[in-house]
Amino acid sequence: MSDLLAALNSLRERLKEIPQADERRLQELKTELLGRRSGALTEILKAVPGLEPDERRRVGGTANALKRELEGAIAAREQELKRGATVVAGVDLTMPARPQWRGGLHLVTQVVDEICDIFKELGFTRVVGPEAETERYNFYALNFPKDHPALDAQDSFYLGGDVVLRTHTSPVQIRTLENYPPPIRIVVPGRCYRRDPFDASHSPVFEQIEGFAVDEGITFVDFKATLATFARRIFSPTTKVRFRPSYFPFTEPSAEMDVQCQICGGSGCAACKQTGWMEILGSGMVHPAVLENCKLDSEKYTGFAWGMGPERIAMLRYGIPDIRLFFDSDVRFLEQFIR
Ligand code: 2U9
Repeated sequence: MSDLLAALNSLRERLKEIPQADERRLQELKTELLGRRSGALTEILKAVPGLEPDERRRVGGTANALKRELEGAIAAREQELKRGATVVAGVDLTMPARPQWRGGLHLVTQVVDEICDIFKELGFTRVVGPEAETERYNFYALNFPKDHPALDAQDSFYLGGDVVLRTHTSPVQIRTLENYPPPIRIVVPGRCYRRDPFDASHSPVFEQIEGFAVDEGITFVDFKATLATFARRIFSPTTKVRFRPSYFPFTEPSAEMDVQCQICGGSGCAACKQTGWMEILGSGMVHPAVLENCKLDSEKYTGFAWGMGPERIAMLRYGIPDIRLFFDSDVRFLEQFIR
């Protein structure tokens, strides 16, 4: 009997192994201790009926108590493993990992790429050009009169002489017209600069996407259809658009394109100032004088052009209230848009 009690005592020691056991070890322990055939405790219980009544009670009682303890501990550990609360060498393997820092493209870069990709599908090639331009490429070739306010140092950043930080990407279209024969279909993203205040809706540094198509026989219908298709791709297939007459020196006629308000769907809200519409781009048919400035026959060639601000598109789309958020480099804002 004392052998059996000693054996039970040493089996009790094994209880300590259970909370540390992984799934495999736990099954091994179960078999080793409680296995029907040759589990250590099973063997002891098998010996109990052959003992004297007194001994039977003592050994049997102790063995059965230990059996319940072992079964309880194993069941608890099984539950724990099922929940996944695995502690190995003091390390809780179920603890969420520290987030791995992941970089990504700036939201405005993503929107620029998306817009250029849509125009690419419509047959437009992405083209870039210099950010410092001469007045000729930035203004005169585009039919700006000499006394236009944009030429004033109060409105544009002059680098010295007649060199100016481009105020739009239009000079790239002029350079393309000078160097390539029609048909031309290009989309031109890039940084632009204006002496604007830095407030919720303005920034002296901003991104633009312009584009144009020049060929024989391009009409107002090509113009409206291309831009309406673009709006439906960037917003949604059922988005309604409307064109309102406008004025730019480099287009005639000129129009601004509105889309149904992306916040209220057109019923009117604070974001669209109760109009149900949001302006997303300026556009028009390329002014004949601009074509002639680039030595193209404006009787033979026509074209349409447009310009838009990707920051504005991103703000409309995601309900971002302040353009300065794009320039603050606050990771808490930017990381929301990591894809
Ligand atoms: C050439 C001929 C025509 C480009 C155009 C606009 C209308 C326009 C603004 C929208 C908001 C600039 O980003 S913004 O501030 N742009 O409204 N841009 S047509 O027309 C051209 C360009 C080049 C040779």
